Amino acid sequence: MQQLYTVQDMEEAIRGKLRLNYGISEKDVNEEYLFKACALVLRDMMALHGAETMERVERAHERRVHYLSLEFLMGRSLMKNAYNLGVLEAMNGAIENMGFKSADIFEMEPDAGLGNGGLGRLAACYLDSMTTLGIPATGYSLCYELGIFKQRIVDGQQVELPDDWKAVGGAWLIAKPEEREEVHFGGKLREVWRDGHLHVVHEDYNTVIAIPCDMEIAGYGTDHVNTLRLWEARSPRTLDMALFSSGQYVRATEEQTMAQTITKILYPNDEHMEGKSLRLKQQYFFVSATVQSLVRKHVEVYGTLKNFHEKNVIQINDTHPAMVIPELMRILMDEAGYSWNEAWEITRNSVAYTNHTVLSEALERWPQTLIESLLPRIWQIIDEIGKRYQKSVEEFFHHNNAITEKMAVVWGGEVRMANLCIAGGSAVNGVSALHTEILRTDVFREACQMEPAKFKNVTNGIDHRRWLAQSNPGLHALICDLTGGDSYLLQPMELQKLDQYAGDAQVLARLGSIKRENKEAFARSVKRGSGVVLNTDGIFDVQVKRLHEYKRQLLNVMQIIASYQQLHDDPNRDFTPHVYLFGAKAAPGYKVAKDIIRLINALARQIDSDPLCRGKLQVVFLENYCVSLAEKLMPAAEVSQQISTAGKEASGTGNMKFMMNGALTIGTLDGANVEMHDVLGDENMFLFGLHADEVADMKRGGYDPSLFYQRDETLRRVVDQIRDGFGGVRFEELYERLLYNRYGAADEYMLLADFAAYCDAEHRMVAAYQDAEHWNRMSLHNIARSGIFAADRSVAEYADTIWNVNHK
Ligand code: 26Q
Repeated sequence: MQQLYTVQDMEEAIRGKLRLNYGISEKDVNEEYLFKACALVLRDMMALHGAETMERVERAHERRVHYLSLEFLMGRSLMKNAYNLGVLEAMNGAIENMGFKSADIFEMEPDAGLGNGGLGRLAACYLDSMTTLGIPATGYSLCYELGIFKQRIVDGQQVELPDDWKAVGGAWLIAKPEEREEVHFGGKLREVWRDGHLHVVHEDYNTVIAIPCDMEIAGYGTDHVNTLRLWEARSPRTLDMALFSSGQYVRATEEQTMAQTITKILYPNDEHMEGKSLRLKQQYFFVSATVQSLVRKHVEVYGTLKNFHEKNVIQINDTHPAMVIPELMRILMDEAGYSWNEAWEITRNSVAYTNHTVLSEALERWPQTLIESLLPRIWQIIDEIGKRYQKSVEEFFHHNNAITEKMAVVWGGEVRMANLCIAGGSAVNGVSALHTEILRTDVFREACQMEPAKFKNVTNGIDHRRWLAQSNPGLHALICDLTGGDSYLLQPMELQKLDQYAGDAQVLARLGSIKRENKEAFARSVKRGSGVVLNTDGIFDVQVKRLHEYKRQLLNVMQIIASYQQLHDDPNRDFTPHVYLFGAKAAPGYKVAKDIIRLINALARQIDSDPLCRGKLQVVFLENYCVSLAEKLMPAAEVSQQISTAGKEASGTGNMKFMMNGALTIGTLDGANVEMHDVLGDENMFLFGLHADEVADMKRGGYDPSLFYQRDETLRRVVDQIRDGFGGVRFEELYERLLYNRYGAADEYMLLADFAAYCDAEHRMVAAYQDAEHWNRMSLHNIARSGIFAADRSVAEYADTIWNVNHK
């Protein structure tokens, strides 16, 4: 593919947008308008390619992938799209010609933060890879007015601010009101006999209109363009007026307000299911609009739904879109007239489900009564699915009551979405080898015994073009020099070639200086943003991810406190300068997580004000961790903290971003860390701690954290210090959770059991850091072997083993 765009062409196109779309004359151009004008130019290019792609796919009658996710954490798009379209240089030149700095224009763009963390970012990386691999795919989600909240730290505590991303970020969206769909809530069911069949008629429902706002997605080195379709909820104005004039004022306004709130805000909790009715409305609104839209398009091309499953596959990102199953059944039966068995065959063969968590509090369970009143027809269908599935389970397991209960779709007045997805889909996959093993042998053990072929693994991956080539241009340049070009961009396994340079002192030194420059660039950016001055002579030791107890940010804090105490015990001992960087958002209602943020900030302040620590020890909490901050941070990181309790982190994807940028991992054998270890060996990462099976065994045997507390004096001092806090702020609740916890298991995530091993890993890491050449060699191996964690590989596996579609 060749884009013949010169700087002049680009400048002309941008000026055209400024004049025609915004009525802006030369002297009134500012950065915001310039950003939007650039976005519009690229949007046009993509829309053109998108239409061509569509025609091609329709002519070839290819099977299409529909990736359904309540989250797409897209981040910024201007640089990404210009890069993928091959016009980045032309655009940079045009911007400079117009008297602006392109870096400033990129900084204008707000992150499209339509996701919480890993699951949402994964969807975004996969869209890039699906497009680059030429797979006909559409992403579907909601067009939240407010994305993930902006985090401020005030007096050491998290404060949430609304994220109004659309005012500027909306420049990428093309609203298509002609393609709107109607979604129905509430109402009553009536059964009627027609043509010798029993039909279900849904009446007296509330209507919400779904308007698609499309964001085009350009692939790298291809003309293929896919679409991310974001649904916006609107009230049906004209229908409202009818209700209004018939005297049903209250109902009319009810519809109005309900409609508008559905896509108002992204739920900010991850790894924790909140059973709010608005969330259920979001999920059904999303699913119903999407299924109707893709059924409509299928019928336009084929004139029938008989072959729907042959031409479409619906991948659901966790159980959040699980209602696609009953919704597709409903449309096939109630609208297209298929029998249950015919509809079931089509539905089952169209849907595949990815599981992202084994935490029981994150598994979705919805009250039957809520579904029944909000979605009466969907409830009927779910109930029927449950009954039929239960029959097959009882037959297979000879009426084992415990198994019947565990595998039930409906039980004790609740609908279990994971079991619904297992029953109603053709594939279930975990997101790392270990995670899939836990699904097969524990969480979904019996379902897997019944249908073993259904259960698959696809280890997660990341968009290496965004997370390496674009965010770390210095490293990209080195890779190009050493591998003889940029072919790794489409063949990520070519990174392996770097391994040959493990003995090349010059290459290792260059790698070291790239990291040094990236640290300095990051430090400048932090200084600009917050005034904080980072000590670039220290090890950049980073833990960035959502704040959750299982991810064990608190364990990291405990090690830092131990180190701080040692420094006080012996101020003259050798001390390698160390900068601990944290970034994490806590779900607004998650008190413990917010306390941990407060603790990190209190510790950071204490250390900052302690002259003994100057130039030696620094702790910094980076406000508002988000995609665009991660892009600046990853290239500067030297140590990657991946220290979750083994068995709890499904995969992790931050771990892969760090590895690809040459940071060394301190981690447990959890999630994809296991597969990192497979390629790196003990000698290129710092493993520690209990293994997943040991965690399970220890829990069964009655884990008692106080034994560790009594035995280990260093640990005892640390835990006591948490209780006493810093600067007058005490953390008794955290202390109690570690030792006694009145509410559940004490130290549920086994920080005390892993503490000593963790400290030892940190010491091994610091010792290794003393030998710069050795360190850089390990770093080189990490980069060289990270190709397997490219999303292109993951997506190709989905295409081959689950979707059955062709790809490059
Ligand atoms: C569910 C119901 C109601 C409200 C919210 C939710 C909800 C929202 C988001 C539940 C879970 C999530 C997010 C989960 C998530 O991000 N999981 C991560 O997925 C990554 C991609 O596979 C993995 O790498 C991480 O290990 C996993 O934690």
